[in-house]
This record gives sequence, C-alpha cells and structure tokens, in this order.
Amino acid sequence: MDGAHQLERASHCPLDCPDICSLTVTLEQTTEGTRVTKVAGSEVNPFTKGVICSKVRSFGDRVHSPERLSTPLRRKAGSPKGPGAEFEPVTWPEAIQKIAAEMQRVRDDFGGEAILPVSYGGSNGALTEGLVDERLWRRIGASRLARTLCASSSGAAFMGLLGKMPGTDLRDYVHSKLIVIWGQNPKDSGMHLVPTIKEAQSRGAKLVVIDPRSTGLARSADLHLAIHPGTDLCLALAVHRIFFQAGWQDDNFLAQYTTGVEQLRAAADPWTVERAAAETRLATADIRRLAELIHDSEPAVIRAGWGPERSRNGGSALAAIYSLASVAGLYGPRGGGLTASLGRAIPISKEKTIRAPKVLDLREVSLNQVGRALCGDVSVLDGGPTPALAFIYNCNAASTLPNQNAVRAGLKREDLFTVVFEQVMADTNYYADIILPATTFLEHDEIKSGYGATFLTYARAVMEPVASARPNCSVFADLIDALGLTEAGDCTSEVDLAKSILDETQLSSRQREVLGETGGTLPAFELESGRASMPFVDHFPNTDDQKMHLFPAALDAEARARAAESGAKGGLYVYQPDPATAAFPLAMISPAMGRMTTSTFGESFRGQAPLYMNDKDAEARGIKDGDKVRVFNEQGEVHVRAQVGGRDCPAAGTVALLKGLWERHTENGSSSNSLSPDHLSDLGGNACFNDARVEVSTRA
Ligand SMILES: Nc1nc2c(c(=O)[nH]1)N[C@H]1C(S)=C(S)[C@@H](COP(=O)(O)OP(=O)(O)OC[C@H]3O[C@@H](n4cnc5c(=O)[nH]c(N)nc54)[C@H](O)[C@@H]3O)O[C@H]1N2
Ligand SMILES: Nc1nc2c(c(=O)[nH]1)N[C@H]1C(S)=C(S)[C@@H](COP(=O)(O)OP(=O)(O)OC[C@H]3O[C@@H](n4cnc5c(=O)[nH]c(N)nc54)[C@H](O)[C@@H]3O)O[C@H]1N2
Ligand code: SF4
Ligand SMILES: [Mo]
Repeated sequence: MDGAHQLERASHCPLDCPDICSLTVTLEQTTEGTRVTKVAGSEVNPFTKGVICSKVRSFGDRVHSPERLSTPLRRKAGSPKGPGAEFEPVTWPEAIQKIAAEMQRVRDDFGGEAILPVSYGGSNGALTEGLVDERLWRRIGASRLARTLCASSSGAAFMGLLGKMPGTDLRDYVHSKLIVIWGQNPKDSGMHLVPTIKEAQSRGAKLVVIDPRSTGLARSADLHLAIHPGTDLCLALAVHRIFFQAGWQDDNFLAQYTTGVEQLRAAADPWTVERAAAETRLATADIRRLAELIHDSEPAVIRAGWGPERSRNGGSALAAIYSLASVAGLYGPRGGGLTASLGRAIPISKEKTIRAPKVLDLREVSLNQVGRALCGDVSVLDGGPTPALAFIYNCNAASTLPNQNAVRAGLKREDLFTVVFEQVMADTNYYADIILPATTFLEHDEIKSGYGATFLTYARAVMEPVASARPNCSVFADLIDALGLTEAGDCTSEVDLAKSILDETQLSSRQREVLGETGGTLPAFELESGRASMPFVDHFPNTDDQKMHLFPAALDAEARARAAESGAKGGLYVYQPDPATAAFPLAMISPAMGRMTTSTFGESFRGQAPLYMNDKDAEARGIKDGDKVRVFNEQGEVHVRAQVGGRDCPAAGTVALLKGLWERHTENGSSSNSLSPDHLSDLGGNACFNDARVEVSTRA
C-alpha cells in the first residue's frame, strides 16, 4: 500500500494462560490507520523462547475482526433480550450517562448491593481488573463478587498448606527423572512445558500422566492413569497409604518442615489400593506402579493442573497431591518437588492504588451462582436484594459460567439493566441493554504476573485503540466521575496507575530496572547466580511457622461446613462419592482447547465441536462415530455429533465437550455449561464443572 510504514513493538501476552509469552508485534501504518500484520514470539521471556501459540500468532485477526465492537451500542426499543437482539449505536457520553443514571436509580430504589459486577480474568492483568473497576464498586457499595470460577480449590488448598510460596520452576523440569503431570494438558493449555518434558525424556526421565483422556502426552507416557473424574483424592490418599505402610515416607523432611503428618496418615489409612481402584476405575497394579515410580525416582516432580480441582472434592484432592510431594520427600534436588496452580510470580499490591476501603459486610455473590442470583434464588443471595443491574466485563458469562440456562434466564429479565463491556460481539452481548467496546492488550497498557512461568511483565500499548474502543481503567474512571464519586488524588491514566502499582508492589530498584518502561520481563524467583529459587531449599512456606501444614484445622472446618450444606459428612481429605445416578451415569468433563482461550477467539472458530466418547460407551448406546447425539441431564441438553475413540478419547464412563463454546459451536446453541452444576467445591468455593453427570442418546 502507498506510503505504508512498518514498525515493530515489544509486548507480552496477558491471556489466561500459564506461559506469559514475550512478543514482537509488527504494525503497518497507512493513511487509513494502523494494522497488526504479524505477532511473533520474542526471546525476552527465557521460558517461552520466541515460540508462541497459533491463537496469538493470528491475534491481528481478533484486533481487526469484523465481529469487533467499534462503538457503544444500545438495545433497540422493543427488541427482546437474547440471541437475535438488535442494537443501535450511541456515543460514549450518552452511554456513560445512561449507565450512571441507571446505577443511581438502582442504588436509590434497592440499595447498592442490587448492582452486581460480573467479571473474571479474560485477558486481564493488574491494570484491567480489580483496579479502577474495584474503586467504583467499593465506592458505590455494589455487591461483592467471589471470583471463584477457577483456581480457587487449588488456591485455597495451597494457601492453607503452604501459604504464598512459589513451586518448582517449570524450567527445572529438564533435570527431573520422573515427571508426573496430574490433571493438566499442557499441549493445549500451556504449550511451553511440552518441549521441556520432551527434553527431560530425552535425558532419561519417565513420564506419568493422570488424566481421564488419552491426550497426546498421555499416549507418550510411561504410565497413563485414565482416572475417573473427581476421584484424584482417592488416588492420592492410596499412594500416601502405600508410602506409610512401606515406611517410604521421608521422616527427616516431615519432621523438619511439616506439621500434621499423623492426621494425614489417619485420613489415608482407609484408602487401600483396592478401595481406591474401585472409585478411580484404575487397575490396582497401576496405582502401585505410580507409588513405586515416585519412590524410586530422583529427582521427581509433580505438576498439579486444573483438571482435579473442578469437582466436589477438588480442594482436598489438591491438598493430598501437594502433601504427596512432601511425604515422598521430592524437594531438595534440582528438578524435584511440585508446581501448582498458585503461580502469581510476584503478588501485586493494589490496595493503595484502588483508593477505596474494602467493605467486607457487603453481601457476596459467587460467580459460579450468578445464574441463580439473577433469577432471584434467595439461597444464593446472601441476604441481599435480587440484582437489578449487572455489569459484565472481562467475562463471557453466557458461555463460561456453570448452570448456563439459569444464567440465560436471569439475563433475559426485562427488569434487569445489563451492561456488557467486551472486545467482540460475544454471546453475552445479546442480553445487554448497553454494550461498550473494549480495547485488546495490544491497545492498552498491562502489568501481568505469570501463574505458570514465573515472570512479571509490563507492556505498553503498541497501537492506538481500534475505532472507539477504550481500556477498562478509563471507562471506569468516567463512570466514577459521572456518579460524582471522584476523590482528590485518584489516579486514572494508565501510566500513573502503573507507576502507583509498581511503587506499591515494592520492587527493588534492580527489579524495576529489569522490568523497564515497556516490554520488560522480570524473573520473579531467580537467585543472583541465575538459577531459579527452589522450594524448601532457597525459600520456605509462607505460614506462621514456615512449615508446611499437612492438615490445617481451618481447611478441615471449611470442607466440613461445605458438606454439611447438603447434609453430608465431610472434612479435609473426606471423599464425597460420585454424583452419578442410574439416569445420568456418565461423567462429563469440559477441558481447554488449543484454538481458544476459554471462550476468547470463539469468533474465529468455525464449525462445531464434537462430543468425545469412548468406544465402549458409544457401542452400549448404539452410537457410531459422527452420529448426531443429544447429551442431557436434569439441567439441560446439548446437540452435537459424537466423535468415538481416537485422539483425546476419554476413558469409558466419561465424555468430554470442550469448554468455552459459543452458541454457534453446537446445534442447539447450548454448551457444556448447560449441563454443569453450580454447587461449590469443598475448599475455596470453586466451580464444579466436571461434576456434570449426563446421558447420551442418538437423535434424528
Ligand atoms: N489454549 C488454551 N490454553 C488455556 C486455556 C484455554 O482455554 N485454551 N485455559 C486457561 C485456563 S483458564 C486454565 S485454568 C488452564 C487450565 O489448564 P489445564 O490444567 O490443562 O485444564 P483443563 O483442560 O481444564 O484440564 C486439564 C486436564 O485434566 C483432565 N481432567 C478433567 N477432569 C479431571 C479429573 O478429575 N482428574 C484429573 N486428574 N484430570 C482431569 C482433562 O481431561 C484435561 O486433559 O489453562 C489455561 N490455558
Ligand atoms: N464448562 C466449563 N466452563 C468453564 C471451565 C471449564 O472447565 N468447564 N473453565 C473455566 C475457567 S478455568 C475459566 S478461567 C473461565 C474463564 O471465563 P471468562 O473469564 O469468561 O474467560 P473468556 O472466555 O476468556 O472471556 C473473557 C472475555 O473478556 C473479554 N476481555 C478480554 N480483555 C478485556 C478487557 O481488557 N476489557 C474488557 N472489558 N473485556 C475484555 C474477552 O473479549 C472475552 O470475551 O471459564 C470457566 N468456564
Ligand atoms: S496464549 Fe499462552 S502460549 Fe499463546 S502467546 Fe499467550 S502466553 Fe503464549
Ligand atoms: Mo481458568
């Protein structure tokens, strides 16, 4: 093109992914504006080493997508909410004034708690979530939101046992002689671990994969345990019991660095290999082999993923897995130990920058129960009013929240005023009264603390916002202004907010220098020598006595209270049985897919998603590969085609429908979340997506 001008800019990927890649973005500037022509990996991040996933290589397609929002929109008068709703453009000042007026009205009529913010972690770091938005919610007295959609079972378990403490650095896995990938699928959801595992394998490491599906990594493993979903607790406790019975436990480590081993041992005692085999549907010999491999290998490392946390037993399961690394004495040698979900390279401090006090007595709604909350179900309203205004941002709620039919029914309420602040025309938008266009990470500044690769990054926008899209912080600042809630000293510009956060996070001057003013990556836990800091060698649990608590009383009480809600007996390490019934015997899981990040990029995923089924389950139901099927339970139903056997096939008794699907990706517009229950996990109140139990039949 005439007069086209190319330039390259450094950035970082802040998408919800453990890897936090460093990027080089190529832009073409013409008289018509700036276009992203290439996104490539850069060498700045030593873990991702210039390699990135295909989603982000084509990120220009998202930035310039025909489905990208270019202006604020309002629902046309008379157009019903939901799929097919029609919208018309409005100006930014009109949209802001309307939203502010509605917030004021709702607060006057029903109280601030009738305003419900609904947000999660789309592509969001420290500048775009929980900052100026949080300032608004606190000042206006909105409902608090328990953002427990993900990583809260594992987070609660990790915090209770170890406190905030980095695990084994993923780069150190090359030194391992045994790698246990427990409920993670790095090929699709954190790809840079795969070459590290391959490298370790080429140096003689053995690989164990614990996953109901026959993933690529599982097929290349020395031992694949195709566990029944939600039963990792039984497996982990059985391995503990084998260790204790054989006297394999590392008594020196346990005495020096832990408390509570006797209680853990008592909890494991009933879990004979035979009992665990019955619940997990694994062979007894395989369970024993797992224990033997862990005992015989040094260094051995466990990578605990997110699969095991998404069930009623999620917290206890993860706690038992974390404990296993200590009972087996895996810490010490480089390449040994455990890595968990609780990453956050450097915990970022934002309280002073938010500039509004936390109000703990405001009612709290669980993000997992937003559907029922919007429908006015008092059992999830915590004594507060039914929401009259929902402000949805950083989250494609109609796709990603459990109990999808309740979410949709709630959002269809005509007496609910709904704002959706989005980058593209996602499913949730169709339920909005006002839609606001948001910038992508190439158009706004971001600070991100990685949760897998342990780096802190600071990246400035590489281009001007597309059309009239705006970053979260400036939109929330405008709303605060329009509501008359601005206070002297509030900072609102991205640069000032970033400076304030970095000051508050108390980085040393050396760290600040490494991070730089843009494009910098700060390794969080590196020693002067350049070696990654090692747990129980260089750093220790962040608990009151610096020891790991294998049986924290607070977690036991929490799990007990959760079980009591449904009249069951519970506690830490107490297994809650499989929720299958004769009518709905199959477990349905909804794992991550490589081409999307939960529902992000749905606009460019053409075609439909299959239901993955095991040959045995298909045969028992007369279903053949490619058949049209109906997947259903008491909560909802999904119409898709079956993919029987083959890649990523689940074990018999389990079916899989990928997470994050949009309406267009199934025949009846419903996704796995129409089948996922909205009860909460034993610890941390996590979503229990994988507790869905279903039946499958053919359809015409
Ligand atoms: N491309 C891509 N990358 C992503 C994401 C994405 O959607 N797409 N999502 C991001 C997010 S939000 C997260 S939280 C992480 C998640 O990263 P992962 O931990 O990989 O999460 P999942 O895909 O949910 O589950 C991992 C594996 O657990 C298995 N699994 C399911 N239930 C169980 C169980 O009960 N026990 C065991 N042992 N395994 C089970 C599944 O079959 C799956 O292969 O990935 C992040 N990265
Ligand atoms: N059935 C089932 N459902 C699941 C899961 C499962 O395992 N099974 N996994 C769950 C997990 S692990 C997670 S983490 C959640 C993720 O659920 P969500 O947080 O809803 O994640 P995304 O689907 O990525 O949607 C985020 C949206 O935020 C928008 N966005 C991104 N950046 C910005 C920004 O700066 N400003 C604004 N205003 N918007 C922005 C994106 O366009 C995108 O549409 O989904 C959960 N849903
Ligand atoms: S989504 Fe993950 S793998 Fe892809 S570029 Fe971002 S950080 Fe890297
Ligand atoms: Mo997640």
